[in-house]
Amino acid sequence: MNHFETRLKSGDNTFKEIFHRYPYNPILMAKDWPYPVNVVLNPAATMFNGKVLLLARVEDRRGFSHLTKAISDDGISNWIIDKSPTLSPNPANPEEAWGIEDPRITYINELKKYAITYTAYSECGPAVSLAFTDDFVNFERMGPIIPPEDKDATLFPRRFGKRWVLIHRPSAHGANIWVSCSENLKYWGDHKVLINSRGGSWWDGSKVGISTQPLETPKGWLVLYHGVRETASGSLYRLGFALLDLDNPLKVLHRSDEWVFGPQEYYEKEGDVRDVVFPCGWVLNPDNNKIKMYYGAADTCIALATASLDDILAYIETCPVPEERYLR
Ligand code: BMA
Repeated sequence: MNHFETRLKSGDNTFKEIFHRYPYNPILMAKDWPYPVNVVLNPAATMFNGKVLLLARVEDRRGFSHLTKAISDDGISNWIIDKSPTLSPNPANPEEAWGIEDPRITYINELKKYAITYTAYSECGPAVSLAFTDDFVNFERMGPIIPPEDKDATLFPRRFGKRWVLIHRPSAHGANIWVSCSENLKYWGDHKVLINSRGGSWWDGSKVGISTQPLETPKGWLVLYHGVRETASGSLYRLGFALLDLDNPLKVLHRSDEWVFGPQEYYEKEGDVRDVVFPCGWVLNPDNNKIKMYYGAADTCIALATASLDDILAYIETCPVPEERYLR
């Protein structure tokens, strides 16, 4: 019996919340920024020199985005924010003409570098671009690795056999999460659907896209993704989990039927875009197995929610095994 069926049977009408919002959310807003901006949102997150580093999407008053880092000892307060953009759209890269958005960071031990996958936006549509850094000051820009329309990309931190694996979200024919493989991080192939948008009245019926970088756990790769349902009042962005096989991340072991986090508080419901929670990064404290998830709220500010990895794994293991039709 899966989690949903167990709850139905027991008559338990509460969803046991897995994520707990930081009570003083939002943690970062436009007014905290050292230079004039419209909104700050959708940050990537990683540990860097023992501190939490966020690489936030920052939208200026033209509507164009760049990326700026904020560093904190505890991942909650006293953020030290760069005084000017950390990574700006490059005029030499025409695919970035309308800005760069929604980064995800993966530390690649083999390269001793952080890989940043982000959306490069231009009149040609959103594309997936890649940059490397080891200090978050200097960046090696690899340009677009997947052409439009594609976004919401993140890398696994190591190879499987000879191959790197990229999760991304092309937009055509239902917006599904795909995986692609590469031996050199440049040329990608063997594409296949990993997580489909379920259509109809499902909470993730219209679109899905990866949220945070995959997290290696003893039970499998933990994946947090966003699902969109179109409603009469607009798009509703919520989050669900999937667990992927440790040795073959192209295989989905479990997927949550229910969403696990959605817009609820005023800062998630009201803003430039209503009813959006949009995480792009999380960090795990291995001493207590607690996760800090950072998310853009209503496309306006940055908020924090925490969860116990043990609770997440206990939950996801009760979730159904998805249909095989999308798996090879
Ligand atoms: C998605 C992306 C995100 C944004 C979300 C809600 O398509 O553009 O950056 O947070 O829409 O507007």
